[in-house]
Amino acid sequence: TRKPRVAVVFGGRSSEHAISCVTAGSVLRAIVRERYDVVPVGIATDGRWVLESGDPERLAITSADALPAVDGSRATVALSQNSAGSELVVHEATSVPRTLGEVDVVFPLLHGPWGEDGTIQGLLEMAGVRYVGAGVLASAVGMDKHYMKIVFQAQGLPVLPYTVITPRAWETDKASCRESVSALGFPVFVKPCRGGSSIGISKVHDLAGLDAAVEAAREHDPKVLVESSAEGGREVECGVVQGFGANPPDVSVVAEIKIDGAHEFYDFAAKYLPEEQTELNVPANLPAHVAERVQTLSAQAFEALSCEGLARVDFFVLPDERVVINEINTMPGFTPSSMFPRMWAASGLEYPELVDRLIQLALQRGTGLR
Ligand code: G1L
Repeated sequence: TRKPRVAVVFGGRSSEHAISCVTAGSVLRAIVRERYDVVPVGIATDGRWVLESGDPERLAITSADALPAVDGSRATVALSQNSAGSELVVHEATSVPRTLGEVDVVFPLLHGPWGEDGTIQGLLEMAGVRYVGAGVLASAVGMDKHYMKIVFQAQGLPVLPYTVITPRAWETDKASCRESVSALGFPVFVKPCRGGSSIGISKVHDLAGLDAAVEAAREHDPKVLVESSAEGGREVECGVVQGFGANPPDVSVVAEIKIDGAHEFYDFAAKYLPEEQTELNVPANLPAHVAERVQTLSAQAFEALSCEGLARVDFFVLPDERVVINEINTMPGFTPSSMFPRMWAASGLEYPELVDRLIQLALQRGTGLR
């Protein structure tokens, strides 16, 4: 029998194109070629799917002004449906199309709209191809902070008080929007509902600051979430990986993000710029009962959204030791130095084993309703 063929899909029409490329480089380096046949598929910034170079080093970050990108001039590649699922077909300018063979698993490393919001997952469902990570619904809910709150609340999970400002409400009745926000009490965080990486988020200390913050968030998403600030809270995270067969999900050790003075919260710069690197404690220095509570809630959040594969769940531990869920991320940062892989390494699951487990989980699951 042939080796399972894994297509790593990365790049995309997103502001996180380069991060996706760097992540793909890490994943391509970690997949054991004796076990899997690997095909790197890049999505160029204009949306073209191309057969990328097999050299993961091309995708490494060398300097801040030379970010890696998919080479859109390479041969295009298409997922072509057949009775068995889908095959990858390469189209070169000068030759007849040639097949790379059946795809057994896609590893989708894409961020934001057209990537982690359930759209590529839907495409793969329709193509009958197995893929790593969350399905359509969990990806879409995980991308929308408004519906994420609704699902958590319905499951009885503790969340911070919030209100949603829809485009219509903001355009027709700012007064009642301001009223709902005031009812939360200040300070609050104002966030675009969809879109990750802390972009467009601001902290607002009084009503006078609200309009500018809402307008800033609306540049990224017309739907805005306003939520109470967990004043004095500690920001902690936990990794979840699906179990094999009927086994419950596994949870990692809990880690803490130490916010440095320059950042009011863990923002985009703090996450991605090495010189801004925030301090991370893995594992977090927490009383055992608090860490256990975080782990239990993480597994419950994973199941509340019917997640598959993996998720990172983020929390606040309040000064009175109450634990509230901030959000779930079905496509967490995924280089070896990102939180999720680091939490698993500290729990005894190293990066290559983690990558292998995710591929095996994808191979074991069906291609229809599950
Ligand atoms: F496929 C997985 F495993 F579900 C998966 C997919 C995407 C894990 C992590 C990610 N993360 C990313 O793609 C990104 C955060 C690097 C965005 Cl570009």
